[in-house]
Amino acid sequence: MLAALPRAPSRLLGASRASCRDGRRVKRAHATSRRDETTATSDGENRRISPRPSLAAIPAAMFASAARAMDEFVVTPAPPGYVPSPLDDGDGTAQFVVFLVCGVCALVGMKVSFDGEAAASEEALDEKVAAQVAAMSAAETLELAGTSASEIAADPAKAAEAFDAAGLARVDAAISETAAAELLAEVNATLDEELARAGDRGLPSDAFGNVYCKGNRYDLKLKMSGAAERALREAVGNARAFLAATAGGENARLCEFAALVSDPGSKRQPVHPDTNYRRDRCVVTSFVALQDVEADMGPTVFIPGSHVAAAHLAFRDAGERGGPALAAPNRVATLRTGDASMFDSRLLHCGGGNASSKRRVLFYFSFEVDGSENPNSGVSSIRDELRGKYTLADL
Ligand SMILES: O=C(O)CCC(=O)C(=O)O
Repeated sequence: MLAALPRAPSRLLGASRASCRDGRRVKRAHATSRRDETTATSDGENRRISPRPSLAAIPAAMFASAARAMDEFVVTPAPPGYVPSPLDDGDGTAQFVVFLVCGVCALVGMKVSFDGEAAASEEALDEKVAAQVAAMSAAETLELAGTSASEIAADPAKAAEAFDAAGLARVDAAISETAAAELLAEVNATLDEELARAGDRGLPSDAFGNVYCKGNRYDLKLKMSGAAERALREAVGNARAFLAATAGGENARLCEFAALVSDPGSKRQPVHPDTNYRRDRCVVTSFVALQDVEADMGPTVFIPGSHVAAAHLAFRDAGERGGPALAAPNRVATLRTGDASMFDSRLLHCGGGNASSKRRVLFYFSFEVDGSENPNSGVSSIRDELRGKYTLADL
């Protein structure tokens, strides 16, 4: 799922403005007229060049037209009596070879540079996670305690008040075991299909959202049909009053609808909020377990109360690597099948590393608080055809 986006460094913005200025500088009036398709021979005559269907002629022609274009930009008067030598087949072949060698070198250089950057950023992320784990090691860590969906339904205002303070709640039996099993089978089958469709190319954004620590972690956008739709309607039905109380009423809009899949070996994510700090809540997210989530399967770790300004400031001031925000008590969402953790998207949290031999799948959906400004509304994990289409009242 989408984590809070970092702001573009002003250095980069400055650079792009500078290149705009450069662009203006190169605009010059064309000073020469277009030449006709002739070339001079050694005896001084001008002959028309006939197009030749040989391979060598292709780069030669490209080179010649590039040269013409340059001539139109750079006004260099020819010395008196100067006669350019004609292009021959050998010139074309040599230019083609140079062109090919340069192209291959550029591609290899780009690949080496991209690989290097990816490895460096993965290393930096590993270092950050290690620092966070160390900073959290002395903190109180408990299982996230739950309340049943029926208890919450009996007093949603009380549950909403507790949610205001902690930014977090656990709702037991948000969906039935049958609904969870059906959706799990659907997610597994759809993931296989989508990975086969993607092949060696990158994962297509129509079906996959962005997620921290990819590799053996996927954020699969769901279709509004079959088991996914049934599970959503069931969860919303069971927690409707709570969701309405925390997301500003029945006009709250569905803004995420996906499944998080974390396979054995997936790494712990860095602690992060899904939305950068803002005064008011804008999104409420629910993670529903589609199988039991045991301690070694990398349950989500939440820091209750960290959705407020003081926690975000402390987190930022410590370079997201330590300080009071990470030293605060945390809660681990080991869940039974069908249970849900529900949280304010400003809350600090992370997916754990999956050290087990089992796949962990969370079905998730989020509602945008009615009247709020969700900075991620255009890019959050939901299929394009569903974006902005459903309110709580529709489900
Ligand atoms: O995998 C999880 O439990 C949480 C995932 C998460 O927080 C994220 O991908 O932003």
